[in-house]
Amino acid sequence: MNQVKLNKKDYDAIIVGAGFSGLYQLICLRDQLNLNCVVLETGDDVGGTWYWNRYPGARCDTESHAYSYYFSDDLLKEWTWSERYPGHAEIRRYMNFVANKFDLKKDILFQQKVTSACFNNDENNWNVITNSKIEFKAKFLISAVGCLSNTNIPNIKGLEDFEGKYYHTGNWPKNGVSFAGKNVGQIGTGSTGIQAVPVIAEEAKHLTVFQRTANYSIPARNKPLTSEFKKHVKENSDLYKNLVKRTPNAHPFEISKRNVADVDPDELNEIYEKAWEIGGLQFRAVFNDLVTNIKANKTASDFIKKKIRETVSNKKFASILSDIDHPYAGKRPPIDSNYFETFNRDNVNLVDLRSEPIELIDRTGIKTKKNHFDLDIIVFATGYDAMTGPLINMNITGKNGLKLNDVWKEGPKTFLGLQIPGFPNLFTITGPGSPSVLTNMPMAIEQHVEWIRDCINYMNKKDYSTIETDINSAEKWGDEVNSVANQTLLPTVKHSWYLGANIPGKPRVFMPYAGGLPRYTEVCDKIKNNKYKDFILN
Ligand code: NA7
Repeated sequence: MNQVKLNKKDYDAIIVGAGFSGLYQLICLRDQLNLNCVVLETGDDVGGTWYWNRYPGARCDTESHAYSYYFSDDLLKEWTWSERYPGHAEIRRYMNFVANKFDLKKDILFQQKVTSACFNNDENNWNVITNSKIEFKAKFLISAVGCLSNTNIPNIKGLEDFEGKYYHTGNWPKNGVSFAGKNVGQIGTGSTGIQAVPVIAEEAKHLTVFQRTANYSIPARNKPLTSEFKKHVKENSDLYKNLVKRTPNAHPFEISKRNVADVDPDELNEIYEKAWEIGGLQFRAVFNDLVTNIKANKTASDFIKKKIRETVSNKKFASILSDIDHPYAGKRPPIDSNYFETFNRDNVNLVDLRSEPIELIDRTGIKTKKNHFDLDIIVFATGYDAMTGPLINMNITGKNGLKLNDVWKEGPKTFLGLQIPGFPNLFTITGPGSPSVLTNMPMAIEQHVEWIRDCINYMNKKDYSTIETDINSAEKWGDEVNSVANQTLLPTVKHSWYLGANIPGKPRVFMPYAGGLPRYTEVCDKIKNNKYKDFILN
């Protein structure tokens, strides 16, 4: 797959990662600014998150007509999604379509995992080394490694003794896993686990789901797209482009302006019933105050809990699944295809880890405080060391030997999620402190990538060697990130990965920017129009 000849290792820009961010950054810098760039990618093909996430049921929760690049009208015309939500294989086909259309692969080096990146103070450039011990140099280093690429397998005693097979959903074998005739255990019931359970249960002899925290989920109502809808999307691409750019989460639907208190109980129930039928993330948008007002939120939470109890016929399971300890959408709100219905199958069991925690894994399965479960396969749907993990994992050293791992000991400090004090000429696409995971990602990515392009263009035109932020700007931005988060219910959730609280020992800092993409874009545009004076340019 490696098509770039290794005769040139000195670049204007090194981009790390060949997902949505990396591909578009390459287009912007190579084709629009005429810079000499290379993309370094761990996998052997493009796709980023979707290269690794091939687990059963893996599907995006953004509706397909908005899960696209919007920068190219041709691309919007040429590509047609087949289902309401794109599945992982179709997204990889899309990414390959983009890579081929813009002839990107010739500048991507596959199977090159960055093992260290170090800023050279004398030369004002970055030295990057990969697992193949190849050294690259560039003026700019741009991280396009995504927010959810550092998988988390919890440290459970005895895993190494297990004689069956185990897999993390975010690192799924390319050739798939056969569950036929197998006793399967799945740990984790976040967005991923909720997608995987119904599909695994269909194939496995038996599935035991180990749930620590019960979770909400709304039916996705996925379906093939009709030819009328496909035509409608193509004919209205400008309308959707405008819509995704002006709604806070960049999804292709409006958030209602009404509050829960504006309607009476009958109307409230009717609204929720209708939204339940429509399905997906639109459920969250039926009231304006669901993620800001705990009383309003309780009406949605209670409605979903009731739906769970009505759907799951085993009373014990229904009670474990609906015993949810956090507000709806306080965590990333999953959407599903037959998740709760799956617990009505004879071959599915549910274990409540709050009443019987896992003690250890042994040769034959999982031992909890009360039981032993014989298993052939364990699926870890246990999430990620999100947002900071993929960056820290690259062993980045900034100015004067400053290690990213050390400067982020107390949590990430960035300016706009785009730059880190002490790390000149390093840009982090969808870094901590940016809207990223709280939005429809491709839209947040396009905004970042274009801002970085314009900034580099400005620097090159004015002959600047370095751009850097300082600790004051990062702290001020951190205050803004906290202030907007504290206006929502998001920071109140105990085990949320938004706060890093899912990883033992990780500092509890609310990482994504909850102020919405339009507000964030406005801040970034102001800085650009002000000739980047909020940064230090040399
Ligand atoms: P999440 O949302 O972090 O979910 C991970 C799940 O794994 C969640 O149910 C966790 O329970 C559970 N978990 C994690 N560690 C353990 C241990 N040690 N024991 C038992 N259970 C555990 O990751 P996902 O992959 O589902 O979703 C990540 C994002 O990907 C998603 O939001 C979308 O943006 C796409 P907990 O709730 O922490 O008690």
